[in-house]
Amino acid sequence: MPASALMNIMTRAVRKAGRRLVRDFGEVEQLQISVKGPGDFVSQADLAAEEILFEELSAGRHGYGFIMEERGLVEGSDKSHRWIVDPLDGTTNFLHGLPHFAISVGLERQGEMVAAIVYNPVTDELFSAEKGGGAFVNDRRMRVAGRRRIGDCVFATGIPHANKPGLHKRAIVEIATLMPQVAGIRRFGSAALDLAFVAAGRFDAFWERGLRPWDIAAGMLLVTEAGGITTDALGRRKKEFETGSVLAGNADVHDALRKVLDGVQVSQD
Ligand code: 2AM
Ligand code: CA
Repeated sequence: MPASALMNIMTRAVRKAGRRLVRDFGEVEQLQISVKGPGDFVSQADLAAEEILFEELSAGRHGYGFIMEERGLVEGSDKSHRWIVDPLDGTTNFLHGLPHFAISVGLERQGEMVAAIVYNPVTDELFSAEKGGGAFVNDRRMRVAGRRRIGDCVFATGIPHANKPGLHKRAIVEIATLMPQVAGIRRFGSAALDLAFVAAGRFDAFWERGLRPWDIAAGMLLVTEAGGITTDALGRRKKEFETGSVLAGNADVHDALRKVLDGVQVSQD
């Protein structure tokens, strides 16, 4: 990865928060057997990681604003820059001792994403991109996969919680529709890592609805810098990550998947 001053600041921040998450993840694995479970402990781990990111990023770039999963919006004196931060994406995995979660940090400049890191501290894989500079996993350049026929593809998705009944049902029907047409569908539980895996060519595409900016803002820049296309789930380009829905993949697969999703009818009962 090319070491710009900005990337150094972001990398230092996610690695420091990552060390804390890994330590707490070790504790969580111990807590599985208790009746109460590790729920409260995980909330504390999430907050502690967010605090580290807030401090490190604030010290590295004075006055930038934040939008963070736990703190929400933090106004900065510099109105043109904003960090978009998820300290723990894949919380359910973390809670269950599943080593598939990430820290996601993106930087917005005048409303445009310019830098992104998604970091899995367990595997020590650091996915990064700067606008116009390509995308990297650790020191290797990433490219989206080149498959064109959806029959050859492995897609990732997420299933919104049942407390969002419309989106939940739609996701199930979409999966049922696609399953016979593709090589495989995966539901790994971290939108940030799903997008990073699209950028790395591991998944051919990813779609999900009902997300928040911090789940997907950084991952979407990884995909575009790896040569892929990102839109919302309806194929619209503008301000995709604020709609909370995302569809990301290479150009051919993106279009083919969008057409299948467009054709899915969900009954209202
Ligand atoms: P989290 O682990 O930070 O909660 C899994 O489908 C994806 O959905 C994860 O990226 C997860 O992020 C996100 N997610 C889970 N609950 C959510 C909610 N209520 N609103 C938005 N995103 C959510
Ligand atoms: Ca998240």
